[in-house]
Amino acid sequence: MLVISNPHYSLHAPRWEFKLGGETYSTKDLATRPELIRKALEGEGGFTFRDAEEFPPERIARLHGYHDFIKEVCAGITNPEEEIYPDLFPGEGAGIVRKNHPLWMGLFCTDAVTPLKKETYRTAKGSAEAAMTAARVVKDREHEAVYAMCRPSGHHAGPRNFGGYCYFNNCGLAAQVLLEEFPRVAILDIDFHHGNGTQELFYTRGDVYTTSIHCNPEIEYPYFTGYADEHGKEQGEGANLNMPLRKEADTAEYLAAIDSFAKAMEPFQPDALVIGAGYDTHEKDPIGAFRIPTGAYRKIGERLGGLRLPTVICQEGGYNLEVLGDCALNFLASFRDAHGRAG
Ligand code: OKP
Ligand code: ZN
Repeated sequence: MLVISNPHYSLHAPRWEFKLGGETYSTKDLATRPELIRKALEGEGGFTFRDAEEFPPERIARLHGYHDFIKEVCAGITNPEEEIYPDLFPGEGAGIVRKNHPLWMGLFCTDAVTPLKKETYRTAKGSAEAAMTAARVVKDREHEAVYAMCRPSGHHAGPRNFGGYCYFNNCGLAAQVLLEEFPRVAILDIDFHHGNGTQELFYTRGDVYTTSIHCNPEIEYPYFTGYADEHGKEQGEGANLNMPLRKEADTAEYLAAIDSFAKAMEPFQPDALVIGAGYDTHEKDPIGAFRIPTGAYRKIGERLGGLRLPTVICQEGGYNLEVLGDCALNFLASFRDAHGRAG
């Protein structure tokens, strides 16, 4: 299986910590995550690696209204150690002035764990380019299934906002590239958290069918969306499916959700698939709460590979550094074997 890397993946490495009541919070998206995955895949031998190609920034700007904000704010930072966080979140309001200036960051960024640093734009663009390169390769029928080893993740980045460690929506950008060749694209998000950005990007569109299996948002990030009654609207009516699971969901419940995805997708008849693969569903993930052991990713990969669709797999979360590589290897190798033509 072909793996596309973001050559800049480690340049964005926030060091900020937040201390509250004796607890220290820090980012879980450590810059070493892709190299742990790479090591596990290299160990198996059935994977080849290629760097991402460059794409024009307009591709990103077309989906994300704040593209220029990130680009310009990052370009204005001189000290590579500096981390910019939002200071004020305006919420809803009329007539809000937009400025590509650090103090306006709360207008575009939803939280306090997704900072901008000098190299954030380059890193996030490289991640998006890894996804778009993978999609380009699948679109050109060079390979049937390609894995984009994205970092940072993308699924919380939407048309208006970025957050949740995500800047640009890698899966959404991959889908846009696939649409140049395939009329209907399905996106399945199997990260522990709801893919709110992906949902919002395509909520009123009928050409991209968005689905997400995640923890009940009533108790987990991103709280405000990810409920089962969000079906899409206008042209996108019926083209969004959320499958929230209880905290502590086990492998059987998870596989049942994967099967409902496959069934729900049938009438849509997708020509290609994008998978946002997060391994924070693992039983020992420091953020996630599901009960999925390392070996179960083989079953998940097998079911999704068995759909035998042209597929782009984009890396999302997964924060237990001890198991991350093995989870990815289990998922990708079994996907490849079940698919049969992944290459
Ligand atoms: C990104 B992804 C931890 C708070 C973390 C942000 C979660 C972002 C998840 N105390 N909040 O893996 O979907
Ligand atoms: Zn997640």
